[in-house]
This record gives sequence, C-alpha cells and structure tokens, in this order.
Amino acid sequence: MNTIIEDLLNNQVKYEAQASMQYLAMAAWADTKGYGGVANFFYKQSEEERQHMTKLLKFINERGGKVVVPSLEKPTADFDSLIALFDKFLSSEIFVTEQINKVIFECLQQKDYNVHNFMQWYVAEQLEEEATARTLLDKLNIIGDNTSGYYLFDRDIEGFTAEETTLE
Ligand code: OFO
Repeated sequence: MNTIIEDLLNNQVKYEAQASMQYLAMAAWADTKGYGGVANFFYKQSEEERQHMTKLLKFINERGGKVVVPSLEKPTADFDSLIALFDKFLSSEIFVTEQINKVIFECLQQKDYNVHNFMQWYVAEQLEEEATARTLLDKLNIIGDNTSGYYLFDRDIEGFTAEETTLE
C-alpha cells in the first residue's frame, strides 16, 4: 500500500476513534443532566463512529497495509448547555469531513482509485451526519432559553436519529 495513503488512513482511524470517544463523553454528560433521549442519541453515534473506525482498520489490513491503533486525547466532558453540546457535535463532524477530503485529495494525487472508491462511503456518511448536527442545532437555537422546549427536544430526539448505517 502507498505509504502516504496508509498514513492518512491511519490518521483517519484515529479521527473516527476520537469522535467515538467524544460522543461517549457527550452521552455521559447528557445522562447525568437527565437528558435521556440525548444520551441515547450520542451512545448510538459513538457506536457508529466506532464502526467507522473498524471498517477503515479492516480495509487497511485487507490492502496489505499496517494498522496503527492510536492513543487518543481526552474528550471534552463538560458543556455549558445543550446548545454547546450540539455545537461540539457539529464542529467534530466538520473536522472529520475536512480530514476525509484530505484523504480523497491525496488519493487523486497518488492515483489510488481503489482507496478513492472506498472513501466515497465516508463522504456520503459525513454529508448525512453534518446535516443531522445542523438540523438539531437549528432546533435548539429556535428553542433558546425555553426549558420546556428542552424537555420536548429530549423526548423527540429519540425518533430523530441519523439513518442507520449498514456496514458491508
Ligand atoms: Fe465517522 O462519521 Fe461522522 O464523524
């Protein structure tokens, strides 16, 4: 495997793992604040990111590359509000999208069309997750300081999960 691409894919393993841990910390925060619906949403997101990490890791192995299981930074664990929580969700997704774009760019430079093709799944996934994060943040901004609105948001988010992703 091209070593430039191999390094980028290993970096991506780290970013997906980091997102998984970040969402786990966010789920725990929501749980302690009594937002059970929000907590479930982030437990699920955390699990999805873990699957994204594993999918990459298996791909690197299948292509004869060397997987580097990364050490991770401690995730942000405290948030001032639900808006701050979802703001972090959106910025985390935007960051991951930017990193995926770098992989795609380099695949084209290196003419690695196989990895380019594989990464399209992640492009589609990011599109969906960023849209979810933006929609939820928009809803919270509409709610503003209305605490009964938070109650309804927490209740309704159970039915508003990003489409279940199936991994081949
Ligand atoms: Fe891995 O899907 Fe978002 O970050």
